Amino acid sequence: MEGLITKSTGRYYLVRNNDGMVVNCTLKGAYRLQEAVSTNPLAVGDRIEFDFEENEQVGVIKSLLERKNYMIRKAINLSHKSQIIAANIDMAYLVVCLFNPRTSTGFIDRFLVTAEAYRIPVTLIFNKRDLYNVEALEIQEELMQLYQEISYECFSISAYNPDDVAKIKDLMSDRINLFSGHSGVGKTTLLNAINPTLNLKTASISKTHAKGVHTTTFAELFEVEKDTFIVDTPGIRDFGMYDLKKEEVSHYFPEMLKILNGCKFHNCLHLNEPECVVKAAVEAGIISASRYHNYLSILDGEDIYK
Ligand SMILES: Nc1nc2c(ncn2[C@@H]2O[C@H](COP(=O)(O)OP(=O)(O)O)[C@@H](O)[C@H]2O)c(=O)[nH]1
Ligand SMILES: [Mg+2]
Ligand SMILES: [Zn+2]
Repeated sequence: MEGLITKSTGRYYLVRNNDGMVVNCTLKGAYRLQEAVSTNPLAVGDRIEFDFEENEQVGVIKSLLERKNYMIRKAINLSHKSQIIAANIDMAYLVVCLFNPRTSTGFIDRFLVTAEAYRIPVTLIFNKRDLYNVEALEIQEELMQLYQEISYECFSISAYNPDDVAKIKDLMSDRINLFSGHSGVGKTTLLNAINPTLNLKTASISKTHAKGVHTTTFAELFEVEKDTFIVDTPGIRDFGMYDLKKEEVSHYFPEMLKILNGCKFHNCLHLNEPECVVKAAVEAGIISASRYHNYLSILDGEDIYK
């Protein structure tokens, strides 16, 4: 039987089969040993095959189906090993605000780079529209245009507006969805409006970890409605920055990736190298100054969580 892992405690996995039945599953010992690079061989979002053995109550996981993507973070206590947080994320929603609290483009671009590196598509949700006057809405419109032009879908919403909430709910349908963004931007408000019965835990999992509670350090999938899930809720720190080589960073800026084959040097960093098409595109206003600025600060290795 095929199933989807919705929760993991390290030893047991809650697996939801295609009929919506939830089964407690274990892993075979041999399977566990195979995996050396991560502390957990399977994570929420993984699609697996399982069988019932011996008694009918508990399933045994036989195999992992191919992942389309996954997020990791470095395991804090076990050097060289990383923890898989979640797999097969169909869409990451980055919730942002113009103010109250303000989300900087630096923060947005770092998130986008990380998501590109994980091969997770991103939709930007500009929340708290109801707070903005005409000028603020104009600024927001410019930002949305900037990101739409480089292929990220953008929505301007208020979590208090039922039509807006319905629109986001529609987008999420039949997918595994992840919500991220600064504290205070309205993630919980939006998700509770989407499904008031969710009763989401709002503290990030790393906070739980810091308190020394061992059972809930793994992410969890919540079913918003049939076949529609959200990952609860890797804080932005858990959406850890990939270890990127400097030469790779521009590959995760789609507007740079499109043209960078034209640079004279294959490992061009687009700084001051001769015949750099990226730098030329910035100077011509084809690539946005803010995107290039944030590209430079990522190259510099500035703290991604500011
Ligand atoms: N005006 C306005 N306030 C909002 C909106 N969405 C959330 N808030 C408020 O912003 C604050 C933070 O929201 P919360 O959902 O806790 O943010 P989270 O930290 O991202 O989960 C709360 O006081 C919400 O009531 C919105 O669309 N408009
Ligand atoms: Mg919250
Ligand atoms: Zn270049």
